Amino acid sequence: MLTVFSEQHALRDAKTELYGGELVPPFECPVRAEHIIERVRKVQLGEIVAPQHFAIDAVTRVHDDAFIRFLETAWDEWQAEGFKGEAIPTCWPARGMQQERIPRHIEGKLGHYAMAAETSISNGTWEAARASVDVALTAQAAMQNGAREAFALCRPPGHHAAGDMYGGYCFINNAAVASQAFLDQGAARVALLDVDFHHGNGSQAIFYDRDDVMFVSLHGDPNDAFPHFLGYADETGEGAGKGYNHNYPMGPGTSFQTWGAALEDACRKIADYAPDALVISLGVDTFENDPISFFKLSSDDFKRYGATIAGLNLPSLFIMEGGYAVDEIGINAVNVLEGYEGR
Ligand code: Q9C
Ligand code: ZN
Repeated sequence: MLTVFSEQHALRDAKTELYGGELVPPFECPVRAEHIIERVRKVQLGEIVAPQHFAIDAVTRVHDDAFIRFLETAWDEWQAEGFKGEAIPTCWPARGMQQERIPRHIEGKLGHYAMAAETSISNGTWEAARASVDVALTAQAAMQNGAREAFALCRPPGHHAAGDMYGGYCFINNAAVASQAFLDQGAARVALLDVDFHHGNGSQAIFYDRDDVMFVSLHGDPNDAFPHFLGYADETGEGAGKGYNHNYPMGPGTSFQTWGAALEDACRKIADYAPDALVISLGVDTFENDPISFFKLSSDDFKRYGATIAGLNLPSLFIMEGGYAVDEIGINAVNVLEGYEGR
């Protein structure tokens, strides 16, 4: 299958992540993408192309304009204040405070637009996020032009980013932008299957009141795992979207037996929905040795579930999300794609 990849991912190279009360080197780091593209080359998955550049309009179909302007200018505004470190929010519109007013000061804007504090905004973050969504849109365009499947090797990831929120290492929701692009180019229905370890809160929020994108997510139970405040099984959609959101939260130590059964149930729901395209938020942080997650999938399990996804027999766009066991990330991600191809 075709892979789309941009060297510009390396512009996202923050020095700090707030983790366990310390500022540590980020888990979401450039070497992740380097290991994945190396593996794509090694197994000769197929052609590798650089992205085309798309107008911002495709992005603002699912993101708020002012939020996108904020992402574009946040680093400069932060630097203009003379701060020494990277941009991290420290104050939020918590219960009983003003939710709608967007403060003028950069510290207020960070609190307004951030859903978590681990994700520092750094020099080059905007440029890398922009290249990442170009990767997703280029892969989507290739499918619109006839490719049956494609791999968008996006970095930074996207599924925690909502219409007007960033965090969880995500800035622009690549999978949501690509899903909307399929609809805008004629698809009637798109299924978005999220197999990253974490709940795709941003994707869920963007499509929660709509019936043209069905969101289906397998993830760590929010009682135990980030993003903590969304991803419960009783979140089933609202308004026109009622019945078009399906969450499969699973607890610490979940094995492939349990996870694979959830995937099969999820695939039945997708098949019943009969979408014109399938977008997969492909995180491999479900791996047994992932440093920040608690599922127990082995490298072979990734191949197995790739074949399950292929069983849907749908045009399939794979969008890279998380995965932090960097030594095995290439094998695990590409195993899904090889399993899909029946290799
Ligand atoms: N104790 C993605 O996989 N922090 N984002 C977790 C664990 C944030 C993950 C803390 C994890 C974000 C795209
Ligand atoms: Zn994740």
